[in-house]
Amino acid sequence: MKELPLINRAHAYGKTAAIRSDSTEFTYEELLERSATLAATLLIDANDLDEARIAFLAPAGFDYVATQWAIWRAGGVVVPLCLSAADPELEYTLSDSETSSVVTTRELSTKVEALCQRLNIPLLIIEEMESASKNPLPEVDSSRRAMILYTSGTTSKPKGVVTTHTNNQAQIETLVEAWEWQATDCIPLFLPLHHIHGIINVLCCGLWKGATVETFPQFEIDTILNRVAADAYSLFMAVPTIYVKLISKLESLTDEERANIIHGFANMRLMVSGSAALPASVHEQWTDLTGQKLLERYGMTEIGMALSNPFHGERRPGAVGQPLPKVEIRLKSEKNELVTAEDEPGEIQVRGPGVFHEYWNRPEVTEESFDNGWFRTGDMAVIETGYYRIMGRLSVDIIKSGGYKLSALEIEAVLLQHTAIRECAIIGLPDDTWGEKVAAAVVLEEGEMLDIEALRSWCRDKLSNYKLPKQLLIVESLPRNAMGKVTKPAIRELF
Ligand code: MCA
Ligand code: AMP
Repeated sequence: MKELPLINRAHAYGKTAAIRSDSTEFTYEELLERSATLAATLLIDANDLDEARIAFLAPAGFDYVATQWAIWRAGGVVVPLCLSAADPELEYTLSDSETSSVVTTRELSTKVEALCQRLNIPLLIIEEMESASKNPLPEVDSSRRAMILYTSGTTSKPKGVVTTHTNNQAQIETLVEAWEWQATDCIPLFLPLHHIHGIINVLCCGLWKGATVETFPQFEIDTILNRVAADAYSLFMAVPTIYVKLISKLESLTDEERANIIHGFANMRLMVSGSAALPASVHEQWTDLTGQKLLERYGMTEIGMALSNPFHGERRPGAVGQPLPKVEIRLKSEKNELVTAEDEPGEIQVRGPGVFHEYWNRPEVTEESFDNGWFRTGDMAVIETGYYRIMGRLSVDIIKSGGYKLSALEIEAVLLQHTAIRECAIIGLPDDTWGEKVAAAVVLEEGEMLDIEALRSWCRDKLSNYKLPKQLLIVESLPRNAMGKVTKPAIRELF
């Protein structure tokens, strides 16, 4: 039977360690075996899940990967859930994706139990999934839908980005080729597993090539640095905030402690930064500290990775390099003309097999986001002596904080439910650690009072931690232009 390439390749890696968590190793063989059992349990008596959406909430590790593979092998579409999501966010994801069942671990089941009951969605507990069925698994063609990831944009609610297996495979193959992934690679995985940085760039690329992925429930800096000091890794991929945190941690250590760890970083064959702009100063500080030249790349949920500094050759601070293999890039000016000259800014547009299939259930939005087959990223860039440099986003309502893409409109919609708030505007304020941090300017109702702590605790059961406002400014009125539209650059000046 023809299997999906990611699964099929795993047979050849047999007893190699695929996943290492808390010093327990799980081989490719174990992944194949467990995912087959989980797939059979998901199928029950059906022959094929036929692209049913199966959401799952699992910490990074063997259970996560076995579940992901099981859904794929049974013909379903994976909808990975955010571990730190608040209830309304989970409800939105499950409803919008029209999820037919949720899979989770016993430990995390309390987080989704009541919600699943309310929405009438069956909840399956991984530890209890033991099918005796020996029914053959379906043959799943790569052209079928594989994954839905929720991403914020210029709409208030996140949109489901649907990729097919072919899209995912193209994104993986592009990176495996460009960054010369090896079967001998070992990489730590501490990024959240509901976004492609963690899922595709780290997890799937590693498993595609037969490498070992060492998982952490989150960015546990001390544990990870101990493993770096033990020379455990050949590769490292992180968002700029993590490099900022690593620099400040390394600087706080004694010379001897630092030297031990730096040795582990210096020995890696590649360290990558992406998901947000890496300030040139951070790039340079990292090189000064470790001797490593970070490779900065640019990507997006809808397209996978698009631009990258070279594996061999100059890695230029402040730039994102050139198009990756299989990725076509063009710049379009404000006048909608193709930019061909250097030093002229334009919107990045992308074409290629890695570009997503559709926004789930939003045909008009999907249509609008393409310009004659080219995906419009909404990011501005310029080519300078052969390398692309990202200049920023077309929309002020998109904030990148700690590598997460946030919609100002989504946060505003939540804040407006607060009885003390009459009007509000959310902006991203520049921040050395987080890239941008979420800040709220609010107009209060007559006689009301509010401080940042009260606001944050009120928001906590409505928004994930990383979306909570970090700064609050109370204003008499929001600055508006002649058309009555709130002017966010003017609000930024107020902070
Ligand atoms: C947390 N804190 C923040 C933020 N997040 N403060 C300001 N801005 C934020 N965004 C505060 C908390 O309130 C808390 O403060 C303290 O920091 C620690 O919070 P915690 O959540 O524990 O932070 P952390 O574990 O250190 O997390 C930082 C992190 C995480 C590791 C950088 O944000 C992360 O994993 N980011 C990666 C996201 C990612 O993978 N994005 C890729 C999307 P207090 O202690 O006072 O309460 S994919 C993508 O972008 C495209 C496709 C691409 O190109 O890759
Ligand atoms: P996401 O919603 O997580 O897909 O975020 C994609 C966005 O992250 C892009 O549209 C860019 O705005 C931003 N991004 C990713 N990589 C970089 C980078 N190297 N430099 C600047 N911005 C980046």
